Amino acid sequence: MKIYIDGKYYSERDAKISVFDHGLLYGDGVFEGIRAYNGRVFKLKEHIDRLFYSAKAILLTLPLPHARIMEAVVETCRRNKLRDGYIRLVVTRGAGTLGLNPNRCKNPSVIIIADKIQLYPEEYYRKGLEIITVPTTRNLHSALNPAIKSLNYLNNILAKIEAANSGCEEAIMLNAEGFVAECTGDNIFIVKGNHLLTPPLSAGALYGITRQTVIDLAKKSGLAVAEPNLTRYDLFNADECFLTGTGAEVIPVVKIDGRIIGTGKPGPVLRRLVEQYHALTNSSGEPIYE
Ligand code: PXG
Repeated sequence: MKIYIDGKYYSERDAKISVFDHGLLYGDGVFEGIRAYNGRVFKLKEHIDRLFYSAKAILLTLPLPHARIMEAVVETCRRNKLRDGYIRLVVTRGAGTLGLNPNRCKNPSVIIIADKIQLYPEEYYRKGLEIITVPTTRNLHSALNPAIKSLNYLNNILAKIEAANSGCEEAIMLNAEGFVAECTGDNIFIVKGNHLLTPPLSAGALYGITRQTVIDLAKKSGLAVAEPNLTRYDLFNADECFLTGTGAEVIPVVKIDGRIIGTGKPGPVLRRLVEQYHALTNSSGEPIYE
């Protein structure tokens, strides 16, 4: 495997960064998780846009312009002969001194890893997930804004541990007001009648790229899409529920906090959206080899 670090490619063994990097010392940095399908990088521009927005929010100036980062992602895929896989793009504050001060970090580091990922076992895509609500809430906008895809994921990791401790693969995170925000690495949707509903970004959801793709597909196929505040009650009484994310793709949920959702089986709206999603992932994106 060839890993990109600051313009050079290293073998897995030699791909190293400083122990003084503030990405490691403080979680000071931002990242993206991107997928490649069928020799193309899916929604690359959208991911790099979001990377720049995250960086801007934490006053981190990226060392390369938008177009050069896109090129580096594609080139890393090419050098790894990747056609289908997962790309982790990380930008750290860079090596500094002990102490929080980010101004001591002179050069941010850009790291690109092109590999594989499977977030959930295959059977859950057929049967659906059972998930639970966990005590750890999503970060406040006034603390660490949940729209920032920062290297500090402890909030979500704690929620993930709480789910695992209860024998579940995934956790629903509420916001401080008790409204549904999202899961630990996925956005959440419900179907109610002819409506597709997902929490608004203001409820603490990440501006998910898969979320937006699914909203666009749903609108095209005539579903009414809305983004109201949702409570657990709304989830329990939904006809269908599913999660979306680059890693997870589109995955059904059939049980929440012990309540069976709809028929307890992946529903027709989900099945159609999964089909449309994969038609799109296989036919669009930034070409790696042309
Ligand atoms: N919410 C959170 C908190 C996320 O981290 C999503 C929603 C979905 O967003 P996208 O843009 O991917 O549709 C994410 C994305 C991993 C992994 O390594 C996590 C994500 C994506 C890819 C891999 O667990 N999270």
